[in-house]
Amino acid sequence: MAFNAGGGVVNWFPGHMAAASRAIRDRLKLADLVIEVRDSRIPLSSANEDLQPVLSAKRHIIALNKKDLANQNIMNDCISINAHSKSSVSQLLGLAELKLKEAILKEPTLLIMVVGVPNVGKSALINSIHRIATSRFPVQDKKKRATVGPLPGVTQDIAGYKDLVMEVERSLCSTFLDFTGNIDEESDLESLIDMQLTALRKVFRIPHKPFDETHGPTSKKLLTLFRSGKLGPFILDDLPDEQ
Ligand SMILES: Nc1nc2c(ncn2[C@@H]2O[C@H](COP(=O)(O)OP(=O)(O)OP(=O)(O)O)[C@@H](O)[C@H]2O)c(=O)[nH]1
Ligand SMILES: [Mg+2]
Repeated sequence: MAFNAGGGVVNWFPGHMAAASRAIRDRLKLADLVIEVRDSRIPLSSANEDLQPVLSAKRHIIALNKKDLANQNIMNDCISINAHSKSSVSQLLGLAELKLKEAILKEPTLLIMVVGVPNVGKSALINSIHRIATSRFPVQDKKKRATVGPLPGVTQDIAGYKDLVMEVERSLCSTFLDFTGNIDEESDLESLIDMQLTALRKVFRIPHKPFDETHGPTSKKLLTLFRSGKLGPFILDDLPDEQ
């Protein structure tokens, strides 16, 4: 999460992701089907914008992952999944097989590529696909596993998180109730965010260093709770009522 003190659009798409997008674009040519994994809680913001033109020209599936953490989704043309659930991933594979039905008649070995921005659950999905494939076609050799997890050092950070989450929710609500500005005004919104991060700094017990005006450590803690799904089910993107 980044806050842009000067206003305007926040660019959260870092350079290494642009480089990865270039590498993916090259490999996409070889893929028979692409599964774009997104986070159900941010189904629009977690799209890899850079790849959309290439993806829409290919046979592809949009998988809204972490459906257990989101309210019911009303996005069309997407499948909602939980990468940790065998039945959910099997459904996704069923859809993939359906999409590849004609191609598979011509070529029995097909390539499926899984893409997505960081932390959407690609590795968890790939591991589940491996598990399903191994149970269908047992193999002797040990399969490699993709590392799954939120940021390093995060798990120990959020020990005892239930009380913490309640405190976070309480302070976000109370600062919002105290807020008298107009949420559509950028400067008012910035001061609300500032109020909320100041309140959260106390909740997270982050010492206030003199002359330190940055909310970095506080936003990092909040983002950690979001990434790990501890903040409960919700959707952040402003979705249209009907699609
Ligand atoms: N609740 C829930 N958590 C999930 C789900 N899928 C993945 N996660 C969690 O989300 C976090 C990120 O999952 P990863 O599989 O490592 O995500 P990734 O897309 O491979 O992340 P990068 O490798 O950093 O790009 C982990 O803590 C997972 O356990 C899901 O369907 N539901
Ligand atoms: Mg990964």
